[in-house]
Amino acid sequence: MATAQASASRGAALVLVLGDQLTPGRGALKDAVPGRDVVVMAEVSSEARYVPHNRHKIVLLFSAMRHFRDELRALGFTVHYFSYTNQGPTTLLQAVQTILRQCDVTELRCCEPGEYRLLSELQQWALPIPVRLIADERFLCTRDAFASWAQGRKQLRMEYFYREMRKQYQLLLDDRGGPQGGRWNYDADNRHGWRSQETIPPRPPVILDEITKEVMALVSREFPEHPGDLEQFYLAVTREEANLHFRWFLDNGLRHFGTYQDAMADDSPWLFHSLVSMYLNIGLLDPLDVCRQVEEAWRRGRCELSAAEGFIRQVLGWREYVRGVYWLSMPGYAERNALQAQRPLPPWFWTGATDMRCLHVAIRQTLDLGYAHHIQRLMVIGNFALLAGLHVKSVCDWYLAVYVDAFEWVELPNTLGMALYADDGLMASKPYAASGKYIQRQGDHCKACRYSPGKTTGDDACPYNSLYWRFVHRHQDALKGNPRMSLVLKNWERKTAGEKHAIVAWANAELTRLVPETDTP
Ligand code: FAD
Ligand code: DLZ
Repeated sequence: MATAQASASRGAALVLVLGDQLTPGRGALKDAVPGRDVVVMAEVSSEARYVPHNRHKIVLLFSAMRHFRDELRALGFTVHYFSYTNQGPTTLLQAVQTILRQCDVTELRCCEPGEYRLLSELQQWALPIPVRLIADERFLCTRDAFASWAQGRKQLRMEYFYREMRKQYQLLLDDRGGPQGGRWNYDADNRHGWRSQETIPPRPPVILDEITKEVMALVSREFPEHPGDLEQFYLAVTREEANLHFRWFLDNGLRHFGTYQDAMADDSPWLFHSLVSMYLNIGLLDPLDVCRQVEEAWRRGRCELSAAEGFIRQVLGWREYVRGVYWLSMPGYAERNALQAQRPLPPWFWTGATDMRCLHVAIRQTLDLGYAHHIQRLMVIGNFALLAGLHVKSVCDWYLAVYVDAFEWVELPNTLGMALYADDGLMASKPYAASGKYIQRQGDHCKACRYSPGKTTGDDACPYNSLYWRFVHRHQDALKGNPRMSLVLKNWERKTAGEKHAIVAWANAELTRLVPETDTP
């Protein structure tokens, strides 16, 4: 084979493996030969501090990197590994330059970074040897394939992309190549609220080996100002352990996953969610493999079709789709702010100190654990930021900092596009704006809240309600052309001038109280 021959005949390479590229035999490691090619990995402050990453994320990355180093060494590779110290390199470029002075190689190979920021940095590195960037084949749709799919379409919609992907990967198809059960999408069956009907079994216990303990001590010492309560560390740091966590989901979570996918529980941060995004994103789990295992579980009768389809749609559909949108639209995408949202992020986004129970719970668990499930990210925190008109870049930077699974290729389209509608509808066909009634329907937070979701104005009125109408009022011209918003706009128009005035005036006063404009974004 040409590539194998090329690989065999080329000179020795230095292979740079980034912290979210921990898959053997993939990317830059695909053609790497132990004994000839040399690997470099580095814990550096430029990556650990470009936003105040949650400490859980830094522990996950550093511990998983150190375990992967050992995995590669066991395969026979020479791995130069820089642990995080104040004396060591502070950037990846410095780490590479240090090793280049010590070994004789003819090129630097690196799998393309997942973030535009780092890709453009790498492309500007001036080194004595050429830098070869290798496509990231851990994704199921290449950047070029997504661009071809998107070309010429007036509107991009995940649903059509997802159907193509189902066909391409032969997932949940019947004998005639159609969707199992006759429908491509069972989303409508997956919108139950949480009424504490089910017991949620405990997750697998966390394994703290010496490597992880050492990294936890390091991170506590070096990153005291970052969020994250490491007393509650719950993450897998090896492939084997990540598989154990996924097995828990197959055995315990999947059968309820569809039903409670959109539910919110006051006393459970996870419900029946899989908790695998962080492992998929750093290369400990493989997206096609998890989808196939979920399909297999359904074929064995261990879950409903709606649960299996719901999970596969997230991984094969949404995950690939957001990455496609990111690379299609960067770098301009990060600057978009279609609704001109400028209000500064309130300081309580860093403490959770708000009386709105749903927001308090979602932000507190986000800061403490680095995790919130999709509906908390979209319909509680994101919805508040959308309704309040919080400054788009500040909100995106916050999301990038606080979640263990946050990498810009997945965070940005979800936050800027889906939650904040700042891309003018590229990601979402309408703004995900909702009142307190939605939050009440989906969960049990409101029972423990001082505000009432049934009221729009008055001291005990849920702030989401008046802010929702204020949002509709402020953006009615922009939303008029959107058929999916016509009912909402009609409902607003039906109100008398006096009612409208009272609601908007109340919302403005609430906003001034909740998000004072004096802080800088
Ligand atoms: P489950 O609910 O069990 O879903 C299974 C898997 O599907 C996830 O692990 C994930 O890989 C994938 N998935 C589901 N929804 C999405 C989506 N919208 N986009 C991409 N993949 C998806 N996901 C990240 O991985 N990193 C982020 O930084 C991130 N930021 C987000 C920001 C906002 C505002 C929103 C609304 C969503 C964001 N998501 C992000 C998507 C989603 O919320 C998380 O993937 C999910 O909550 C992770 O938890 P889980 O593994 O338990 O997911
Ligand atoms: C997220 C992260 C962190 C916290 N630290 C490192 C690091 O020290 N070294 C490294 O190689 N990678 C790290 N990463 C992951 C990178 O930020 C990631 O590779 C880029 O954001 C591209 O997706």
